Amino acid sequence: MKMIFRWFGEKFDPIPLQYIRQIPALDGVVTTLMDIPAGEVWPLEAVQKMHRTVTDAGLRVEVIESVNIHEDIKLGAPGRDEKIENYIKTMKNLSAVGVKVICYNFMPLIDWARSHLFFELPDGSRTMFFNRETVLNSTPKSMGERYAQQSGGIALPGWEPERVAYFDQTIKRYQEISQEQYWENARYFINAIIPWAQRYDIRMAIHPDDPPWPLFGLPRLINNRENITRFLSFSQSPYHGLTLCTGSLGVDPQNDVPAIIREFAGRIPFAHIRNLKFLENGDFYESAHPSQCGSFDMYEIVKAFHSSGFDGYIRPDHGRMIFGESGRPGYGLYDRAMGITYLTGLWEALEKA
Ligand SMILES: [Mn+2]
Repeated sequence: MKMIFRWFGEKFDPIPLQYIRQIPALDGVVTTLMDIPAGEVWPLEAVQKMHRTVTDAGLRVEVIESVNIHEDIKLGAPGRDEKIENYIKTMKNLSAVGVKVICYNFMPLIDWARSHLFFELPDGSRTMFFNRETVLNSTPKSMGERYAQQSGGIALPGWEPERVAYFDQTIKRYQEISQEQYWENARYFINAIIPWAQRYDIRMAIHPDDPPWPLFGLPRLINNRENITRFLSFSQSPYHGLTLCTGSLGVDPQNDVPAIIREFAGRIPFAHIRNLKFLENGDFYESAHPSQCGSFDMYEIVKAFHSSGFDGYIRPDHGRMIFGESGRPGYGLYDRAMGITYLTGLWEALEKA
């Protein structure tokens, strides 16, 4: 198991790599090139520069999150082949610097949804909150505008202003395709890229839909055991895999997350581990990592990875904003750093038991 930390790049992340390096038991970062629009090739020089920046700071970078998929690919629109070719070129350039895993998602239009980015808890910490009523009474566009307001102008992954500007147009295009057509579009993409993933030795790891139920009438793919099975059946290659995100799958109480981890163990190169706290009405907020702070049994989750012989990458997922920190919602330094020491402690105890 290798523990890594999400970092958005020098221009986009207020946390310096020098601080990240001081987190105990950390192997490296998982990063991205935020300023390259979906559908374009990540130039080799930019990839090499990113790699140099991270390694010069004494850290490794073997996982990328995300290489976003252009809407034309997801919609099966004309032009998708060219965008898939660009995607494969990006994979090649990433393999040149030793990247081993690409986390991506196939969510239509919106990558994730919350009602509040900085919801204040009784202890004064601030965290992301999902109030179902607020989200259901929103449109993707109004959510984008609310995020822009709440985040104080920080560009959020998946909610870049240039994407939000086209939300109304894009959502109409999605309403014209069926859930089954959406599956076919995903299959088309997977069939095209997996042979190249194998060749470049990069494991593709799809991220589950967040939240795991349909929003705004948009299709959903990766939200439960059955659909994960269906998606992974597109190719039996180990290079066709899953990012196991406990916080995304776990939002649906029907999902037995430890059982899903055990079932798909050989196909999981990357894990996002976090806890969340359900309220009585089913709303939830993202809590600190320890079991006692939220609704998940984190020991059972980590044990499921450990007992399956997991040797991939783990990152703590979202954390709260604490100690007066401000920054990217869900991606402060302190709470995630504590998440790492907690998860590492659980792992060590399992190793030695
Ligand atoms: Mn996640």
